[in-house]
Amino acid sequence: MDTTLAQLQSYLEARLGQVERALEQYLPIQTERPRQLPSAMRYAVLGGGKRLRPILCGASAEACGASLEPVMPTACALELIHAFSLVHDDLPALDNDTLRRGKPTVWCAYNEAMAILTGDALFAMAFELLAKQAETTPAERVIQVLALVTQAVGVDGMVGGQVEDILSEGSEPTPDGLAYIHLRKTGALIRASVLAGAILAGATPEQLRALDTYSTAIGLAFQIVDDILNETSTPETLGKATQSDRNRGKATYPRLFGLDESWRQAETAIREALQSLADFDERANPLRWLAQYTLLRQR
Ligand code: GRG
Repeated sequence: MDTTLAQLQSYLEARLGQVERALEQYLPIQTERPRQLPSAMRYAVLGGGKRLRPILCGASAEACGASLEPVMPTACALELIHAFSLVHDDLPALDNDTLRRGKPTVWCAYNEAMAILTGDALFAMAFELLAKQAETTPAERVIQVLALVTQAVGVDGMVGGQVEDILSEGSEPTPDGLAYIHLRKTGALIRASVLAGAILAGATPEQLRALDTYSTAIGLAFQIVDDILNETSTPETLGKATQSDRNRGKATYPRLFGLDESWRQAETAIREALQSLADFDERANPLRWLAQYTLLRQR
């Protein structure tokens, strides 16, 4: 096997194990009351998912001289926000999806009311974990991360991107409109994950600027590949519905540019991401592997 691929695989396996263990410990255990909610939260989060956002947060901390374990509360908070967005995104009022990470979506396994409340509880818990980071990290860094993450999920981040995505259904996509959606709906949280790890590790302003370029580029490439896989993969491989974007008339890269040109644009973004790491030493290698993984992933 190609060395980079082998290194990436063993890196991902090790980090995935660390993140799974932490999530397992942080999430509430089901007791008598409230009924269902802790078990629905665990169902939504555990047992699936690539954990890309926490792994990026840890890899970025590594590139700046720290490591994943000291930033774990923040890394897991980012995964909880991601899981929350998936639970709500799958609801009948949004994408109306029944399959996620190879199992029934939360609203199908429980019901709509419980899925809404599970998302709400995961979102609240994410902020509990972001605050917990202050137990081991200087408070001014934690507050910087808090501001970054709230911006990434709010009106000019994930929610804004999602709103544009929904409102664009059925209309002819434009390159500008599509970039707006992708950079916010998916890119903003990926960017925040990379920058959060760096801020907590005490990165310099130059390092943060470089990682801003890196994370914006991989966030865009990640969503372009997501669009491509939605078009070309199968539910068995992807663990969620395929062809759904096309069926809903969603604005996607393949629809606007075709598959070949979409791949080219994703590759260009990854080249830019790799170039932005030029001044980092070998401790940024995991970030370099993760950039390449964006293009290699099958799910
Ligand atoms: C306020 C956080 C917040 C959200 C509410 C529902 C919503 C607004 C936004 C939805 C955003 C969304 C679902 C974007 C799609 C992102 C995406 C590409 C998801 C797939 O991510 P992967 O491949 O999934 O990392 P796994 O399962 O591996 O974690």
